[in-house]
Amino acid sequence: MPTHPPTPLPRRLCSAVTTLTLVVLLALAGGLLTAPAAHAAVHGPDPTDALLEASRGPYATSQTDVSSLSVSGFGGGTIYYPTTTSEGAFGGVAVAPGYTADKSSMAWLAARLASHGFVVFNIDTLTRLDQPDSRGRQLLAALDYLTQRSSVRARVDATRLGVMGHSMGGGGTLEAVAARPSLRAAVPLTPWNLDKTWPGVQTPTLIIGADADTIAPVATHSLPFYTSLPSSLDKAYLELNNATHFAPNVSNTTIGKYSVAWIKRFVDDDTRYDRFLCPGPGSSLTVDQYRSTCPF
Ligand code: 9J3
Ligand code: ZN
Repeated sequence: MPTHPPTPLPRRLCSAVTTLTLVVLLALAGGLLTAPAAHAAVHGPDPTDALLEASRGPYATSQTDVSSLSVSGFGGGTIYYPTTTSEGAFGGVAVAPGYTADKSSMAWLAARLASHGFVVFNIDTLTRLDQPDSRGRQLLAALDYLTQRSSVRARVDATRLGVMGHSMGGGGTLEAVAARPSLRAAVPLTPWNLDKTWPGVQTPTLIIGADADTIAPVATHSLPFYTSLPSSLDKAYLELNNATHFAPNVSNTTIGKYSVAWIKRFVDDDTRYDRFLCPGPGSSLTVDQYRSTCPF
């Protein structure tokens, strides 16, 4: 057996340095590949269809009522929030009801969204007859109250806020993001607004319409709203199949699944939810059609 002389010291050093360099480069590359995006706030387990289709997400929640007498600019409401304080702050979302309705009409969705890791303020409006522009201002006043004065303000990340609403509250959702581009996500639900064009919106927006809506028909509301949003914007349009204007007022698996996914994707910047939104659902018994500007 031939024997090899010991490797000279300089070569062993050189080899050690090369190995070290390789390890450092691999670690850096690994970090780049596996670390969450710099601006993401990831909460909760990796999402599945089952998780998003269930009536509750992974977080236990509590709730607290805010009296209309204790606030100004909106009509009070109920805040739903994850009970845990061990994950830092969560994103915040304000939710507005439609014409003549109150917060009870959106309570199912507010509670469901909170259980996925958001502080959700389900509001009443100043009067039940308030128009969309007023509802938009009220959503913003509610977010300001939530982040600055509410009893749960320390639980809310004031840099991660979104808005949702039904009908005139959905029209108000468009008004809110048009007025405050720092909002990170919007989900108007069977939205109603006399203003059909929203070219100034910079907030990622998922519009959910209903094919059998005769109060805010998609042809004169949701579709022109969606089309008029900038083509450069992260936006989507989901039309519910066999659904009326009031579909958002009772527990609805499709609305729950895709509105939670949108809020997760854009309020938290959680790209684990991309796979539900891009390419998004095909037509089915519950989805008439889905359009989007993905990839986001
Ligand atoms: O909030 C809504 O349900 C708006 C639909 C509506 O009744 O508009 C008529 C003025
Ligand atoms: Zn249909």
